[in-house]
Amino acid sequence: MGGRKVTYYYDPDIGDFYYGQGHPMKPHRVRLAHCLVTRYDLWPHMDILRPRPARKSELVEFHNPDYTDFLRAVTPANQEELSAALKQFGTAGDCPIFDRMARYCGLYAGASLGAAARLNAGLAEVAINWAGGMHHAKKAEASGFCYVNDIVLAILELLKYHTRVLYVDIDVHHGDGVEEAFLTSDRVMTVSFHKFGDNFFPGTGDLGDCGLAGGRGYAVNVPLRDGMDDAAYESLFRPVMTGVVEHFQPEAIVLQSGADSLAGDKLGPFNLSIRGHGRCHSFLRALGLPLLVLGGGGYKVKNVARCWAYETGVMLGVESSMSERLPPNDYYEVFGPDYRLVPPLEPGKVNHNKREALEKIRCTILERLRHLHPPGLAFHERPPDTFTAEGVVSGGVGEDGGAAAAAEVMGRVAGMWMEWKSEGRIGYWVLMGRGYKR
Ligand code: V1D
Ligand code: CA
Repeated sequence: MGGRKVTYYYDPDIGDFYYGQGHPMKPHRVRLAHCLVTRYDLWPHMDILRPRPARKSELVEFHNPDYTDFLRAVTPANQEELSAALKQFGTAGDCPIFDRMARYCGLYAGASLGAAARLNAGLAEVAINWAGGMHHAKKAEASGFCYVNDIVLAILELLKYHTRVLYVDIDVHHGDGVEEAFLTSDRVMTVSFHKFGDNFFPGTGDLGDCGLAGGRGYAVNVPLRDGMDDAAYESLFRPVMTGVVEHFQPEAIVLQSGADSLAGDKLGPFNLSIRGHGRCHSFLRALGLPLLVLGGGGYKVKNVARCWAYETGVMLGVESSMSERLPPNDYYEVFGPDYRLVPPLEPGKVNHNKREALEKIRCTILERLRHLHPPGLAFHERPPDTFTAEGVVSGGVGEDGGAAAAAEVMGRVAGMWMEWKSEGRIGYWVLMGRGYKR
């Protein structure tokens, strides 16, 4: 498949958010990934947009209004007074209250919503938001480092224009929040590959869990053991996804690309290389459907950054021209001792997934898929857009279209930082170019 029109969402403030000392989730990794994306000169090949933060009216499309009010109201200073709500909404331990937390959630959710709207409007064929992919958040509960479920919100947006949406989750953890949200739906198929067993978080996603009521058969779980390597992963990913696409016939795809399934991750026990991880991207990209690519977990920051930069290259179809040696960049020392795009794997790691076990998983899933029929929509009135794509109001170019297009062109010609703002509901966006450093 040749070049695809890619939009990439990034907010230069994202790397400043901080979950707290000792917490493994570091939004700084997104800044590191963006730094490599710019240093590899990927920016001229895509539209780079700054997200408008999601509003309450957009968050409550999935989340409980009381929960969104709580997320906005709670701060590190007042959290003791709100201790009952803190417990009720799951914000302790894994999900601490930190400074400007609501802004952080608004930004990553706004980017995923904007990306979905942009795909719906046909302005992009692929949209990327590395700050998103928060797959554990529930309707009224934070979970597993996730507060707002940007994935569910984005899928709901895609469903306004697409009859069937496929969700694929290659984070090492089970994508429980997304699965639960669409458990009874036959319009969203969720597929999660993850470590299962030994009380690994969140503990859900066994092979037999396949959806409920009208959604039975439309959830697919691929439970795996420690040490999954590239060959074993591909031996499942390809046939499972081929079967899913054949039987479900999706119109749009959302990929949660958690990088904690890479070898050497601080929380994940898999043994995938960046190339192996990126092969999932190549496979899905080649289907030629509208594709939303999101981040997720990933706790060895330097590997997360290289992985997502490489996968941005895959989406652009230029990965083979990205030099193996990392280009000079502001964080170069972080990438030692190898300073390579794809670091070598440590030898001798055992794959605890036996061939027969993988074969059983593959056969069970493929057999179940045979009984599936892609659902159609007999009669369907499209709900109104909640999030208008930047520069476009549904049905044509809107009030901001001219200014947006002008900024885009000027940014490319001049090769420099551009910012364009709007007072209207469409929000503001920025194109970032060469030499940008915060
Ligand atoms: F190691 C830690 C240090 C500080 C705070 C939390 C952790 C930690 C590590 N692993 N927390 C976990 C997991 N939580 C538990 C809890 C123990 N309780 C009974 C539950 O095992 C949570 C792991 C979350 C993984 C998030 C994710 O990678 O899937 C992700 N994807 O998108 C965003 C995040
Ligand atoms: Ca997963």
